[in-house]
This record gives sequence, structure tokens and C-alpha cells, in this order.
Amino acid sequence: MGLEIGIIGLPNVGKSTLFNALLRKQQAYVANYPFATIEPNIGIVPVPDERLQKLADVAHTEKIVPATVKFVDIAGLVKGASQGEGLGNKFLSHIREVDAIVYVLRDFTDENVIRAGSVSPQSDYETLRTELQLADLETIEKRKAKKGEIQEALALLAEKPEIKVLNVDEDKIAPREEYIVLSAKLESELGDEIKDLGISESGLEKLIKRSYEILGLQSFLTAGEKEVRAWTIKRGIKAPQAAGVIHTDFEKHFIKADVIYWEDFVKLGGWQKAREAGKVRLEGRDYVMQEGDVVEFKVGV
Ligand SMILES: Nc1nc2c(ncn2[C@@H]2O[C@H](COP(=O)(O)OP(=O)(O)O)[C@@H](O)[C@H]2O)c(=O)[nH]1
Ligand SMILES: [Mg+2]
Repeated sequence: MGLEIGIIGLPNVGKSTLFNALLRKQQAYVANYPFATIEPNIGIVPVPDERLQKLADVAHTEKIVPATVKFVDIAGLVKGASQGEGLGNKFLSHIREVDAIVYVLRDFTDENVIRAGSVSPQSDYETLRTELQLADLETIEKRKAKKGEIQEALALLAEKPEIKVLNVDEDKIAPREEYIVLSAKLESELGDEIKDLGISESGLEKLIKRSYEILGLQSFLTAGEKEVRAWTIKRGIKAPQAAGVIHTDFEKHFIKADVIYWEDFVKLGGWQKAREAGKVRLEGRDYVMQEGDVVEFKVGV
């Protein structure tokens, strides 16, 4: 299950700068020009996970496969986009399928960067919400017009889980209720070195953590000689469904799962030693997966 996140905002609020910081590469075209991003920019990034290297060390493998998040950076939305203002709202279709939407709200002061409709974080947020709701109304009308045809599930943009990002000046980064506070500019310039400034988490880490929270996700791990890997699952699912994320057949043919918490796995030195120490639990069909479980599924054929 690859997580997908759409990035929206008014023009010139730092969407592409943030997107680039997330990708650590200059993929999107960043410019002091309101409509620099016309084609959607899509990037897939690994989920930072410090557990993986530690697991790989004791599992004696070099191959690490992290979970991934797909980010979609779209062109700036303006007030009246649903009426065709700016670039219109057609490109919103690029984020119809995402799991969550990041609203980038400008709170930095830079006279060199034109404010293209952006007023204040709160009013910008409301402008964006209104445009999404209007786009949703169009979607509903279109579906109605096609009555008789199979009704697809309606992916309404305004109903998607949301994350509000406040893009602030470099010297104003401080936690705030309701927002993820970051400096897109600083993130794009420094990447992970942002932590040298005493900022505990990168924008990517903050965004991913919040996404997992609001979407009710967690991860489990597999660690063998072939590879160490992180998998994303819904919180509360049971062992057979988790096995099904690895391979659809695994759910049907699930027999049991060997489970150990990742820290114990590392401390004890891998599967063999953990088994010898009697620390590997044998779990059945009703086992509810826990964050940080290292698992080996036994499946029949
Ligand atoms: N001062 C400052 N400028 C920024 C920041 N984020 C973006 N910018 C600048 O704002 C302009 C537009 O940024 P961009 O990411 O292309 O905005 P987008 O239209 O929302 O994608 C560029 O010149 C960026 O360098 C920031 O956090 N601080
Ligand atoms: Mg852009």
C-alpha cells in the first residue's frame, strides 16, 4: 500500500519548493512566477526509518526496502479557479486519487516573491477549501448527468483527510497547534542537515508522521537474509490481512506468524538467537498487528 499525498495551495506559496525538498532533487521547476508548475509533478520518496539499518545489520543483509510515499505537486489554485480563473481547476483531477491533501499556506515575508492571491494563512485556506468544494460540485453534477451508467465511488476532494502546512520565515519555525510549521526554503537548501539547526524533524518526517496519524496507518517489518523491508498497513488489522499486503495469496493461505518487537530483534541479534532465547511469539489468525512488529509469516500452498 503506497501512500499518496497531494500538495495544493495558491500560487507562489512554496509548494514546488517543498516538493523539491521532499524529493531532495530539483524535479519541479521552481521560479518566482505564479504558474511555474503546469504539468503535475509526481515524486516517490522513501519513508525515513532508522530501524531498517539496525535490522539489516543483525539480519545480515545489505538490501533495505523502505516504505514509500508518492507526492503530487500541482499548479497553484486561485480564487475563482472553478470559473476558469488562473489555470482553472482541471488539474485537480491529478489529486483525485490521493489519500490525503496537504494545504500549503504562505506565512513567509519576502517582498521579492509576488503574492499571487495569497492574503493570510486562514483566508488562503478558506479560498482553497471553497475551490475544492466547487470542483466537487462539478464532479457530482457530471455523475448525475451520466445516470444509468455504473456509479463509481465519488472521490470528493474536500472530504479527503487534510494536513495544513504553514510555510514560515526561517526564524519563525516553532510548533503550532493545527499546523505543520516549516520553512520550505530552508528545507530545500539544507535537507536533512536541518537537524544541525536544532530542528528535530525534517518536513518530510513531520508530514509522514502526521499522514500516518490521520490515516490510521502503522508499519510492520520483515527481516531476512534477502532483504529488510517496511510495510504500511491500517492500524488494527490482523496478521492474515497484513500477510496479504506482502502477497494477496498469503492472506488466504495464512497459517501462523512469528512475531517479535523490532528492538528485541535487534538486541537479541536476529531470528536464530531470538528463537533460542524464547522471545519469538507464535501468533495466529486473530493477532492484531502492532507498530514495530518484525514478522515472519508461515503460509501453506
Ligand atoms: N523567502 C521564502 N521564499 C520562498 C519560500 N518558499 C518558496 N519561496 C520562494 O517563492 C517562490 C515561489 O515558490 P514555488 O515553490 O515555486 O511556489 P509554488 O507556486 O507554490 O509552487 C520561489 O521564488 C521560492 O524561492 C520560503 O519559505 N521563504
Ligand atoms: Mg509550483
